[in-house]
Amino acid sequence: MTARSTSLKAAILRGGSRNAVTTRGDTLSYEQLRDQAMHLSERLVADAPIGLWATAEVATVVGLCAALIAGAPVVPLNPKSGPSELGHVVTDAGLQTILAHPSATLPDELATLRLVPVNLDGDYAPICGDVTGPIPDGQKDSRTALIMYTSGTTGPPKGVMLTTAAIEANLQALADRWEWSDRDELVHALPLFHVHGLVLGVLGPIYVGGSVSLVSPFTVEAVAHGLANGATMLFAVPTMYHRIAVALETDARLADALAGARLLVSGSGPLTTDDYRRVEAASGQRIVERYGMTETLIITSGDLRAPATPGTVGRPLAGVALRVVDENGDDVAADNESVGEVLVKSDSLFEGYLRGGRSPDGPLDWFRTGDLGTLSRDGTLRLVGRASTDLVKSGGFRIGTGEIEGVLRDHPSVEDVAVRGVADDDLGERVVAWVVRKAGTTADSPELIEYVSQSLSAHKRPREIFFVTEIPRNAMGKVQKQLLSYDGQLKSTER
Ligand code: MCA
Ligand code: AMP
Repeated sequence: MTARSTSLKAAILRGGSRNAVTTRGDTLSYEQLRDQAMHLSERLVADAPIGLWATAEVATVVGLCAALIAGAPVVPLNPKSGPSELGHVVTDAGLQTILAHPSATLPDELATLRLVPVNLDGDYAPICGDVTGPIPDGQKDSRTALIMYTSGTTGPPKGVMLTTAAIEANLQALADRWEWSDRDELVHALPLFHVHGLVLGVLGPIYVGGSVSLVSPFTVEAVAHGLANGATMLFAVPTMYHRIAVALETDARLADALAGARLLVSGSGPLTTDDYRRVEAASGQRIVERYGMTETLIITSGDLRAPATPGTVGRPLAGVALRVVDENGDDVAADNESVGEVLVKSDSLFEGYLRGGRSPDGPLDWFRTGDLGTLSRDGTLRLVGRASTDLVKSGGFRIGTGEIEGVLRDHPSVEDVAVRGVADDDLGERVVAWVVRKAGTTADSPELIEYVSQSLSAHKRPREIFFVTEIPRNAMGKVQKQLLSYDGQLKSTER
């Protein structure tokens, strides 16, 4: 029996003794989640976005749920953001309040914000009576629930506004596709400041009345331990499956743990067919691939009961319409070969970016994903790449090259710079920078890499730097990234 709710708020407030969230140190039942989130929500006002210090712990879940009950938009903050990235988000979102565990060490960029501590030790009186207002269960809640910061091709990250109704529609569609129920326990080692980890990984289990076990930081052992001890599902990015595939070569207990799972899901980046096959061969489990974007939430997923087709990301979810179009905007043939850009219309589409604009926008309100793919006759999507070289997917993180170039350009030794992604067995792509040094300067790779990770999130740092005499540009001055040579000869020694 599933115990789905029609609203996220009702799901948060469902109560009961079942575990909602566990971490290595804490366990929170649905009853405790309801009581703590309700009491915390009384300290929040809904008129402005609220920052959430998104460490992988119970306090983050309670803070998120409290803000959702209060109706305040939540801005999850990466605890490993560098100062310039964090400062940008604080200013851009107009944050005045931050939710964090009282023991969190918050950086200077948050010093002027009002701290609302998520105190898990409070001995709260149980909540009685009807607590689901003001949106009656069954009605769409079109208030902004989340503002998720994500990279664009140029400039600093943009705030993607998502309504509660969009999230509910997506979770409902996923629950149907994956037969996801209150009997499921999810092993979760993802960061909590992106859609994958926060919407699917935290709100998903709560929506269906199941539980989530937060085991971050990701290690193969932590995931295996979770699956061997009652968890039924794993959500992970391809880098994690790659590391699992490597470990399976020598770890029979890992194969047993995976074999016992009900559902393994991969998303956020392309899973290689090689890693798919290695996991399948060792454990007998198929991996269900699903495709999404911060702006659209999840668009497609494989079916549990249809034959698996590695290398494809399945068919659209309920409530999602999808087209693959050529450069004239015409639908390509559904022959599994003709490549075009993926366009989406969906009940789960974002409202817009916080500071305006919904670019790139397609005709007639179709959202242009920038992803390239093919369609088969039965509507199965296969992704083949992205239209732009200015977005890199590394370890499942979306990274805009313009943001990294902007930081490196500020370094006193850097005359010119270009950044792009390079194929990487582990990360899918890794960030690589080509740098022209100013005459007479000597900054080396470690210094420049450290410079980026001091300013931005650690995952945005280049893994390699090539020092070159010139960055290739066309007559209009646009960098020709395809001409950036990657032959290993110009490479500095550090990685
Ligand atoms: C090393 N480190 C450094 C440096 N060198 N830190 C700062 N400066 C340096 N110079 C540290 C890092 O901080 C990190 O520390 C550790 O070294 C390892 O770093 P790294 O190699 O970057 O990470 P990793 O261990 O290889 O991480 C792999 C990962 C990670 C666990 C797979 O990439 C990950 O969590 N990916 C998930 C991305 C995701 O959730 N994307 C969803 C967005 P420490 O270990 O302390 O951190 S996509 C989405 O939401 C849509 C809707 C979708 O489709 O899903
Ligand atoms: P983000 O906005 O960080 O969620 O990144 C969204 C992008 O991740 C998409 O536009 C795709 O390029 C990529 N992506 C997500 N899921 C998949 C998948 N299953 N296979 C390939 N790429 C994916």
